[in-house]
Amino acid sequence: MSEDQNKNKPTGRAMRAEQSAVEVAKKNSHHLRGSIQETLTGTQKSFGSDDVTLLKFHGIYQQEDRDARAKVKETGIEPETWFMVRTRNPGGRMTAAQYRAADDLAERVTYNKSLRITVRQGFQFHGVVKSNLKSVMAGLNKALISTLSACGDVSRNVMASPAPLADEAHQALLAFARQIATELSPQTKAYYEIWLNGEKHSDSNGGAGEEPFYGDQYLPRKFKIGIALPEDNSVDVYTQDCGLIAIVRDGRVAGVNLLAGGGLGMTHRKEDTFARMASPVGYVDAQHVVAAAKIVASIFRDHGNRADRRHARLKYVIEEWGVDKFREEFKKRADFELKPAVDVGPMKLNDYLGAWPQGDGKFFYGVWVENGRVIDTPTSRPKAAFRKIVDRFNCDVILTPNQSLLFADLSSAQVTELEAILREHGVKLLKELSLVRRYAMACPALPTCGLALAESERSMPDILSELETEFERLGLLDLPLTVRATGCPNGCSRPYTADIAFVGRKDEVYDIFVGGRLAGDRLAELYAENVGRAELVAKLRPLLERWSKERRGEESLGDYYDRAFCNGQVRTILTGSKNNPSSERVSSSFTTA
Ligand code: SRM
Ligand code: SF4
Repeated sequence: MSEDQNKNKPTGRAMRAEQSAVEVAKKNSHHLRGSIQETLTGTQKSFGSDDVTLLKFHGIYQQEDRDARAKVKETGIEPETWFMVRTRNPGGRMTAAQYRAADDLAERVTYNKSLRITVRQGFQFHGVVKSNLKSVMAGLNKALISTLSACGDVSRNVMASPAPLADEAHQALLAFARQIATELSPQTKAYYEIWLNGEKHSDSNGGAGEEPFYGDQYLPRKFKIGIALPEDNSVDVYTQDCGLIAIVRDGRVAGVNLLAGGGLGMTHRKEDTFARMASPVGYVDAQHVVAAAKIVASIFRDHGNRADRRHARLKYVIEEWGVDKFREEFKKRADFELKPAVDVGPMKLNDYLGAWPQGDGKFFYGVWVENGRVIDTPTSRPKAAFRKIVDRFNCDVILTPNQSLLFADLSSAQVTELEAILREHGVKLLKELSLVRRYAMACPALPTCGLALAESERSMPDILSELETEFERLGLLDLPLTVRATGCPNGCSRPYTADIAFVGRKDEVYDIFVGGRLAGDRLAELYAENVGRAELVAKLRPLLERWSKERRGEESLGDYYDRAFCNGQVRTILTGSKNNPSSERVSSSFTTA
């Protein structure tokens, strides 16, 4: 490149001065109104691109049936516009009445009569048509379920350890999640005007006063907060933009370790995009937890990249600045002390399946849901079973970060009855699940996700069956591990912290990642690229065989891989290092080992 060309090339700062089209759309939207109302009541089949952006803030994605799209040449029929509606439930909590409302809506408005539990403890309704959108939103609102800020450039659903334990620490965690969600909820009245009664509020002119925290342009992109306990990292705290690890002393949450800059989304062949584990920033006393989360969000608001959406996550600010500079910026904004982070030791994942005492004489019961899809099939009817359970016991329901579901406040007799209902409906109980399947997760991908390059949710059950056969042959079925799949590299089922992950590259072709673990505190690394669907298990076979022979005791696959092939050089959370694909090194270590 000549010097002149170099001069013409915009620098990072100059590029930041130009705002992306999404930023302009947000700014001109009068706080998320745009022309959504007009299109909703008009004859158009779908929304224009600016409104598609704005709809996300309302919890709605414009999609289409990609199976129908694939057949359009044969049939000549254009697929109908579909919408996905996502709820926001801090800590995954729902009352029985809310569950019933969601279940009824799913039956009435989704394309396949399903509820989809998300990895961030919300529900998704897929394949909603435009004419049903308003009634879905009204139905949810009537049940006091919100979709506002479930998506969009705002703080998303705040995750928290799902266990409904009666102790003070668990109660505090839920209270934090709710308070943070309230503090960071958009204030615009657009949601109520458009979806609930069509009435404009007197202060709804889109004036600056409408969004004191977010302003006209909201955040540069999505922002995610999750709260964990050292003994329960089901929220995958290191993958959050802002992670909080509760430090419990004498049964109470004394404070939290504050982490910042996690995120998993990346793009194939673009090495300037990468998954990153959040970095420890410090320790904050309990009374400042909500303020601390808000400060982290405010730093992202003020310093995140508003020109290039591929780099518009807090992780890129921290990579560019370094943690020390971030810490200094945090301190400038805080009127409380940021202390050194506390050592929490190794973390654990708890999926809370089966019956657990709550600590108040009652029990909660966790049920595994395949890929979070609550749907009835000829062989298993979880949707009918869950509805029967909720109707029978009128119990609260909690959506877990592992795409499963907990029923709360049960007596021991009710636990027995609940298990009978599950069996009657062909729903798998904990003892019927292999460990490979138990901890597995897959994102929705096809046919609804517009970004999917390959199947995920629909192919995962068969991939797991093949893995189960292999694990059985090698005597590995007793060793817990996480297997996750996504239809593209965006990382929705958090694949890059799993022992094994399949990441869609194109139709029937995946990259395989290996090296994460149940604790969720380490990034996996690229093990093999461009592997055909039919070859996935065969490609893993040499590694599985060596793990079966060379592992030390109960050493997990991720730990074994890390020790044997990465010299213990884990892509450690402390340095927040990048996930640099290195398939050559991996394959050469196999040939020489
Ligand atoms: Fe995600 C985009 C589904 C959790 C990273 N995600 C999408 C969209 C909305 C596709 C789109 O933009 O058109 C997917 C909708 C598919 C569908 O048909 O339902 C989608 N993401 C999901 C869910 C439903 C996966 C699941 O199996 O549950 C999860 C919804 C959570 C919720 O309730 O809010 C979901 N997405 C995640 C996570 C994991 C997490 O948050 O714990 C990640 C990785 C963490 C992170 O954010 O870095 C994640 N989703 C992405 C990205 C990449 C973002 C990036 O920084 O590059 C995209 C693409 C985008 O935003 O442009 C994306
Ligand atoms: Fe869609 Fe990709 Fe997310 Fe899967 S990982 S839901 S394919 S964006």
